Amino acid sequence: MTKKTNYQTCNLCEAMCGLVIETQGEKILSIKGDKEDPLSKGYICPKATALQDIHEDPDRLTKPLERTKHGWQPISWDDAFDRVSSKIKSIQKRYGNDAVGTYLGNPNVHNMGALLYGRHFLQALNTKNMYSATSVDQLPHHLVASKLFGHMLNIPVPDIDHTDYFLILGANPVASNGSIMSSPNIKKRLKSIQSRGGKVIVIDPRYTETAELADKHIFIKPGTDALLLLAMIHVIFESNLIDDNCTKYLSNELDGIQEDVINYSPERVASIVGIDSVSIRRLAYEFSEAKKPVCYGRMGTSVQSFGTLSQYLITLFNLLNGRIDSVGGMMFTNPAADLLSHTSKGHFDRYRSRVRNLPEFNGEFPVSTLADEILEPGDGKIKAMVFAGGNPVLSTPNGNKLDEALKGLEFIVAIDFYLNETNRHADIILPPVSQLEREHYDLIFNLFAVRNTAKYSPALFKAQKGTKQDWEIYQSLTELLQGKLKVKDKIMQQINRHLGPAGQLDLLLRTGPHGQKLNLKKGLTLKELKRLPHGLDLGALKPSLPHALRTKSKRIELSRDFFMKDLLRLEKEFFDFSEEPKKAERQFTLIGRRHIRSNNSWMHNSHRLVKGKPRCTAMMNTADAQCLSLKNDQLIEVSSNVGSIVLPVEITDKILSGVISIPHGWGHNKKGTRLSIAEKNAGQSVNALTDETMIDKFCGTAALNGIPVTVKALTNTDDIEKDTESTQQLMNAEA
Ligand SMILES: Nc1nc2c(c(=O)[nH]1)N[C@H]1C(S)=C(S)[C@@H](COP(=O)(O)OP(=O)(O)OC[C@H]3O[C@@H](n4cnc5c(=O)[nH]c(N)nc54)[C@H](O)[C@@H]3O)O[C@H]1N2
Ligand SMILES: Nc1nc2c(c(=O)[nH]1)N[C@H]1C(S)=C(S)[C@@H](COP(=O)(O)OP(=O)(O)OC[C@H]3O[C@@H](n4cnc5c(=O)[nH]c(N)nc54)[C@H](O)[C@@H]3O)O[C@H]1N2
Ligand code: SF4
Ligand SMILES: [Mo]
Repeated sequence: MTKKTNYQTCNLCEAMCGLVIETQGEKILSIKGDKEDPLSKGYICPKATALQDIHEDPDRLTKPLERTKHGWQPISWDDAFDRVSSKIKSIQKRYGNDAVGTYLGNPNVHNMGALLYGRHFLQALNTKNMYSATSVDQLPHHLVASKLFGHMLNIPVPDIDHTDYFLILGANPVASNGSIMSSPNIKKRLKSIQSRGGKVIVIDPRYTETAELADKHIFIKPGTDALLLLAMIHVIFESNLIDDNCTKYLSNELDGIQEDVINYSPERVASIVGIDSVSIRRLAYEFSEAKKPVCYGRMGTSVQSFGTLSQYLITLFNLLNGRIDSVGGMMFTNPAADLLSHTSKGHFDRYRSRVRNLPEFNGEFPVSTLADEILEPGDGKIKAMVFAGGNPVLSTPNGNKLDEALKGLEFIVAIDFYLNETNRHADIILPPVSQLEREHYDLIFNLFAVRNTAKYSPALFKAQKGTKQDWEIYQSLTELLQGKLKVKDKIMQQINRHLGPAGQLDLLLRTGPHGQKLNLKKGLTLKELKRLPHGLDLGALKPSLPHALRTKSKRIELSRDFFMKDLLRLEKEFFDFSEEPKKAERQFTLIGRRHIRSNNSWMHNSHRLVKGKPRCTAMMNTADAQCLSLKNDQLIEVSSNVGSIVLPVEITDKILSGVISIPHGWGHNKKGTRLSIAEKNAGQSVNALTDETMIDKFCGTAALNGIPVTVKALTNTDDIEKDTESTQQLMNAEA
């Protein structure tokens, strides 16, 4: 059989690396980086090769499964679809539409078909009980973008290739490869800043892999970024450093902002933040003195108690320094497939969740309250769940509560090719094809890429007979749920089925900003793109205001009252000492951690990625470990309000004293999964510790960073007994 060279895009994380995959028939010979890819230029990370492992994994499901008395049994697609749709219909008929809940996990946004067709399915379900990974992730960014820039996806990204002062708060792109900043080969990009004479500054409670490359790293106490940012803005006002042009696109003046920050002098916040006032002032001065600075914050600043306020203040800090829509600052992208014109701008707090009265965002409730909605009796209680490409038992706060709650449901269907910790509760599993058996165009992450490019990858392998893609699963279920339709709607339904993701992509490209104007004869189409196997370079990010704004006023709407009202809560949290003192046993603050060889909860079934020293450890500062007389690798018990886990300690100077860091996505020790390699490297789920009631109260995003925990050293019970015996003997002898 002849060898074939295929050009692809990796869709495992946000970086969209170009791949060259050598195949021979159905066999993969090698996976390498594509040097001609205009965005990634040959870079790949170790996860790219895992695409092969997933595809060839004997644990990966390829046929629908039904739970029976005799365990999981294969079932035909038609029967599976019929069972799922009739169950859903009967539950909705009996208890109302909201009795069916949905949870969409992160891989959906890396999947063109799921993105384009999942929404029809959700419309057909017509339930208020929608949840997704958004509320354990980027929700604050959406909220800020929807208010200030007029669309929840209109989030500017750091122009990393042109900045000369990159201030990073709570992100570790060297491990994550960048988030809401698709930037493959981040190390090279960071080093280029330095070789241009610029600086990289990292503010993080851990001396991370990104900090190691930076010019300066500053430790911060978890959850205090909002105070630091307020103080930096305070300095900008105090020293009259506001950029003259910053109000150019504002719908209103900066009125009120100065009063908002007046109380937050560096001196007042320093001890709480853990950064001295001189350093805070220096940060603000250095930023404003740099030619092309940019401030960027991700998980560590978004997924914490003041995530929304922090994201707002980051945007405000950039804005006051004239760094929104300036080369090297925060820039808007110009993607070839313009999703913004075809999707909801995002709405907030139109209605509230039943049990905890939490606000919806764009039709979704915070996932922190999913278990409550399943457990709490009464009208509107969830009776059935649809899980698609997610694993909330491991990925959402107090995952064990959800795990228990799922046992009481009438029906669960999962769209997933792995039988994971969540899906093990399902009645039916509908497995889509693997990443390598479907075509790909990155609809979402081109919106957030540090360079405008466009690339279409055909499916590497033809999907095997009798398998289905995510979009086909959604389309079939949608059709069954919709039942009889009016002629007009029936025609739309058939058009959707006929077009498929590629047809829809073609329409998006033709109607997109490069569709007619580009120098490619008739403008960009899918056909044109298919002629460019390495992708099309559409150039660096360019200033694009006011055109890029989607607000009604076509101006940036500062929305000061809306966001700054959270200062009251901030003040109470950090400065109101009249409240009851915080619990005395609070010893440590828990934060998260990502590793280049892992991807949330689901890449642990690849031997190549999990081999070596266990990575699910609790990092702890050397001085703290000494206080507790801990040795490296010793088992410790970490406990929070909601649970305890036992795992090895990793003693290091690379973390702030008082903070411990545990990665998420582990804990593959639950019975009934089908993940043979992951089970052998199970680790522990940090989300057995995160508390579902700890949220950013502003919008309901989970606070997964900044959780109070206690730590207990564990010794072998025999050792403990021996210790007591010998002490007793010694005491007797002395007596
Ligand atoms: N403590 C703590 N918890 C966290 C985080 C943290 O930093 N700390 N991070 C949070 C973040 S940012 C995120 S995004 C979430 C992620 O959490 P989730 O989105 O809930 O979980 P994943 O691990 O991404 O889900 C992976 C599942 O999707 C399936 N899958 C993969 N590809 C496909 C596909 O193409 N189609 C379908 N149908 N299924 C597919 C896999 O088989 C796997 O079972 O975790 C969150 N949880
Ligand atoms: N290898 C790998 N890559 C991934 C993923 C993965 O699981 N593995 N997941 C993907 C997903 S879904 C996402 S959302 C992105 C996330 O991308 P990033 O946000 O870059 O990833 P994290 O490693 O979670 O970085 C968060 C940083 O915040 C720090 N931190 C914690 N609390 C605080 C705080 O209160 N203040 C400050 N200033 N810092 C704090 C942590 O120490 C950590 O270094 O990564 C994506 N890429
Ligand atoms: S960084 Fe790694 S996982 Fe992410 S797209 Fe590139 S190769 Fe894939
Ligand atoms: Mo995420």
